[in-house]
Amino acid sequence: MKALLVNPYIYDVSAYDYWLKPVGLLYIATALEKSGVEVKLLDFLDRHLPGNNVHDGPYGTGKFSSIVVKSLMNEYGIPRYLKRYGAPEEILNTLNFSPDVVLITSMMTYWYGGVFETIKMIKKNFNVPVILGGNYPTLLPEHAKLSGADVIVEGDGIPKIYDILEAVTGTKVEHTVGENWFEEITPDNSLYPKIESAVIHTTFGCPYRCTYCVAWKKGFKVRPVNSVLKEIQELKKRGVKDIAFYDDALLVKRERFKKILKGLPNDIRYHLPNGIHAALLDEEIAKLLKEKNFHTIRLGYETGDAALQKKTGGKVDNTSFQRAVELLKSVGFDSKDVGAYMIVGLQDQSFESALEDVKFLARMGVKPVINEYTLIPGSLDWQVALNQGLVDENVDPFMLNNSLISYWWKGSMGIKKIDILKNVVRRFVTGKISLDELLKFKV
Ligand code: B12
Ligand code: SF4
Repeated sequence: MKALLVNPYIYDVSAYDYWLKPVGLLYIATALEKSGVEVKLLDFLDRHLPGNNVHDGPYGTGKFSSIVVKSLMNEYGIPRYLKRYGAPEEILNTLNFSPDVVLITSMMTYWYGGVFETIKMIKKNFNVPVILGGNYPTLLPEHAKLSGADVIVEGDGIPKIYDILEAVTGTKVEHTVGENWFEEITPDNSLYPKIESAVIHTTFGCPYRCTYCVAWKKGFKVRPVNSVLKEIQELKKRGVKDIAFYDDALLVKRERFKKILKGLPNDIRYHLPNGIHAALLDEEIAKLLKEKNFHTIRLGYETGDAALQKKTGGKVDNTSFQRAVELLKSVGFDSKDVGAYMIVGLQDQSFESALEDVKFLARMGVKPVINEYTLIPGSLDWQVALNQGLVDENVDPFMLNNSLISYWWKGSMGIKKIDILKNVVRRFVTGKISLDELLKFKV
């Protein structure tokens, strides 16, 4: 059997390749290959594909090519352009593969437009069943039925994939991987003919339960240390220069992570872009991060408002955050490497407290990194917003996009205030205003 695995286009007002890789799909590839299925990857977001690299950024990041789909002014009154990010469709003509089945992944629920378009294109080129999995059908299964896919898969796709393939193709597929897939297999990065940066997960899911997040819905799985180190050695052999750890809860198994750190080759650059838990950072880890060539470190700060910290899940408090920053500075990291994520637009978050957070981070010598809030279907916040009538169950998921929601959602401080915060942060991190000027900034 031949399976084409597709990472679809992104539909958004902005997108950047921050070590973006369809990790779930690469795991599925391995699970199928073990059963003798011939697999080919079509990653529309691979910047090594012809026509998809606009600009290389630092450490293996960069800009995708994009085309404007439409202006959002007439329909939504929002002064932004919706764009399609990824390689031009002509890439399909170069595939040289006739699949019996196509498997498509999905990441953000609000990127569903890219999923729909990709499925349409696939259907035009191949008359075979299309299976859709990933975050979008998991969080919005009813909506995903409109995608044009023949089968919608919710949740963990790996243990179910063999039965699904048998059902849609009529061919028997040996069940080689089950519930323990995360301990047993590694993602098949060799499907990329050229790969310079890669993504690693040493854990899967999260044991915390923050109200604005859904990562905890995946449970929590841990990979053996040896399997992680072996994967990194293989990536190194293939010429990978940058590796991003994208765990949701990397430091929860702290002693285990230390073993991983000690075994890392020194001649690769490592990155922690997915906000680590400040409260769990200790001195030994901070030293190892410096010793082992870590460059991008992001701490999850989210908000400095103690009441909000507690209400949203209590993963961090100001004292432990400050301690973590001091540890990182004491081993030689500075604001070039260390940033802290702040969520802006949470319900009950005031503009004044968010501005204080920006100043607090800057004063500590940490780069403030603003994440505009997105209300995620299926999160605890989502339920509260539904109960309070702040959102309609049938809202177009696209309108929940983190760059668009603040234009209309009554639950947040609103787009004008968010823009003021974004602007002042931009001016500070690009050196247009000094720390002193930032600290004096008032509205
Ligand atoms: C890495 C990551 C990113 C990275 C890069 C993504 C990448 N592709 O590498 C980056 C930095 C870009 C990112 C950004 C953001 N992210 Co993010 N991110 C993730 C994260 C942590 C990991 C995804 C992942 O690789 N998981 C590991 C793999 C193994 O799991 P998986 O892909 O889900 O695959 C499994 C199943 O889904 C299924 N499956 C997957 N594909 C397929 C296909 C088929 C055919 C089948 C059968 C099954 C199947 O089987 C797999 C095994 O179980 C998830 C959280 C999470 N734990 O999933 C959030 C997550 C996807 N992100 C989220 C959010 C909110 C964001 C931001 C908006 C945050 C913000 N406010 O700025 C931004 C988006 C900015 C933008 N507009 O671009 C939300 C998504 C919410 C939503 N509405 O969909 C998540 C779920 C986290 C959360 N907060 O709850 N993110
Ligand atoms: S925000 Fe972070 S700590 Fe909280 S549930 Fe999500 S992944 Fe876990």
